[in-house]
Amino acid sequence: MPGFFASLFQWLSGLFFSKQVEIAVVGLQASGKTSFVNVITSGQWSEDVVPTVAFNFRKIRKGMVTMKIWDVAGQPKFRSMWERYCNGVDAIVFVVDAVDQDKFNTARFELQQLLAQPTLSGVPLLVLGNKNDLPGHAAVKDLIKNLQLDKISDRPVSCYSCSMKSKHNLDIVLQWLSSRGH
Ligand SMILES: Nc1nc2c(ncn2[C@@H]2O[C@H](COP(=O)(O)OP(=O)(O)OP(=O)(O)O)[C@@H](O)[C@H]2O)c(=O)[nH]1
Ligand SMILES: [Mg+2]
Repeated sequence: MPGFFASLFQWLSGLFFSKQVEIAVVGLQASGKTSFVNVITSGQWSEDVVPTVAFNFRKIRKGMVTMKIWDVAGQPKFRSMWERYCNGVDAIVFVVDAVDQDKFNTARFELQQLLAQPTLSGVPLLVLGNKNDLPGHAAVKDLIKNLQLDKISDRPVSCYSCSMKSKHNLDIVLQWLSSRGH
């Protein structure tokens, strides 16, 4: 019975009290990380986005959920910084350009390097196959295979195909992120 009341209380607190979720958004350059952050924070899509230098930090409130977002640069010289921003977050969001299949090997390598960091052990991972508004984009099953997501066993992993431009699947992505809040 105490378990029942504890879960009832948890459920009610979820309804009435706000949650916080902190995420780090990483991935190769031009995969669409800043576009993702722009779209979920302001709802606005813009082609006019410049490559990130180092990182951007954003804090927003979506209903009862406060989100802190680290948008980290993806160019090679910035990738050694990813671990620092992922340390202590509730979820790592790894964005992939699903059209640029020549870069899948590099994306897999960088993802595996990152997840091998002991400090990030167990942190949930959300992989976004972005740009599905464009022809020739990889489907979720191809992303899982190419990035070897099925071999990750030390943390929860989800993968969605989405588009920042058409906002396809962003509702599910936001739901997933909110569910990681506390
Ligand atoms: N067609 C299409 N283009 C997109 C989409 N998302 C992003 N882009 C384009 O991809 C390019 C790179 O987007 P950014 O958001 O700057 O990529 P980034 O991952 O933040 O890049 P860095 O900051 O350099 O690491 C821009 O020209 C965007 O307009 C999408 O869903 N569809
Ligand atoms: Mg950027």
